Amino acid sequence: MASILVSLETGVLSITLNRPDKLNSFNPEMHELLRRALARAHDEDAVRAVLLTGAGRAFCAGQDLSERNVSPGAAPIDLSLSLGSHYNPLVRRLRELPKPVVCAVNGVAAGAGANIALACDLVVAARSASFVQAFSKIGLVPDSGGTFFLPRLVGTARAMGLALLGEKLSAEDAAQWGLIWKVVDDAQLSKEALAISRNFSEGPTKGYGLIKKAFSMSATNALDAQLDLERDLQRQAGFTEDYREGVAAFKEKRKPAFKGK
Ligand code: LHQ
Repeated sequence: MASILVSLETGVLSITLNRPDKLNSFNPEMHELLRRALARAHDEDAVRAVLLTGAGRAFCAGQDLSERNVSPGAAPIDLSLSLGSHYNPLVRRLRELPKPVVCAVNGVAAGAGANIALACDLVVAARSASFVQAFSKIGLVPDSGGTFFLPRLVGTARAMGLALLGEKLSAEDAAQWGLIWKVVDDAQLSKEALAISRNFSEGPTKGYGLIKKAFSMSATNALDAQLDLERDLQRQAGFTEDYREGVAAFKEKRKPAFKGK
C-alpha cells in the first residue's frame, strides 16, 4: 500500500497521507513520496491548487516513533539529520510553492503533523479534529516551523502554552484562536475542502503565488521594505493575463475565466 495517494482532477492535486494504522505518521518513504508529489505540483501547469489530507481517523501524528530504536540504553540519535533532510525541505516546499495549498485536517494533527498543517495556506478542520504540540511530552522542541508559525498565528502566550503543555487543542478552539481558517462538521470536510480547492484551481494562479510571497516576506520585513515588495509584486501581477481577464470580467459583469497565466 502506497504511503501517500495522489490524484489530479480539475486542476486540484489531492494528496492523502496514507498510513492510517500508524495515524499517518512520517517515515522516510512517506517523505520521499510527498517530496515527489509537491515537485509535480510545482512543475505541472495543470496543477493549480493542492489539497492535503489524511486517510482514516488521523491527519498525521508527526514522526513515526516506532521507526527508531530510541530507548534509555540505546545510542543517542542526531535528530537534526531528519529535520535537515526531510521536515525542513517539506516546510520550505509548501511555503515556496507558488500555488495555494489547502489542508483538510480530518483528525488529530500531532507533532510535526500539526505544524505541517500550519505550513499550508488555508486550513479547514473537521469538528472532531485536534492539534497537539506533542513534542514537549517526549522532551523535544516544536519543529517543522512550529516555533515560527505558532506565535505569529495565535500570539506568544498561547503559543507557549501549546508548546510547553503539549495538550490537545480542539478544532473549534483552533478556529476561535485564529490558528486555522475554519472548522466544519466532519461529514462536510471533504466536500468543503474540495470546493475551496476547486475555487483556487479556477483562480488567478500567478496572483495567488504572489500573495503567498508577500505574506511570507511580511513575517520579517519592516513596513518600508514591505511597501516596496508590494509595489514589485503588483507590477508582476499587473502583467498577468489573469489580471486583464479579471478586470474585463468585472466590467462586463460576468464570471472571469482565469487561465493561471
Ligand atoms: C504512533 C504515533 C507516532 C508511531 C500514534 N508514531 N505510532 C522530527 C525529527 C525527528 C525525530 C523526532 O520527531 C520529529 C518531529 C515529531 O513529529 S516529534 C512528535 C512525534 N509525535 C508524537 O509525539 C505524537 C505521539 N502520539 C500521540 O501523542 C497520540 O497518539 C495522538 C495524540 C496522536 C493520538 O492519540 P489517541 O487518539 O489517543 O491515539 P493513540 O495514542 O492510542 O494512538 C493510536 C495508535 O497509533 C497507537 O498504537 P497502538 O498499536 O497502541 O494502537 C499509537 O502507538 C500509534 N501512534 N502516534 N507518532
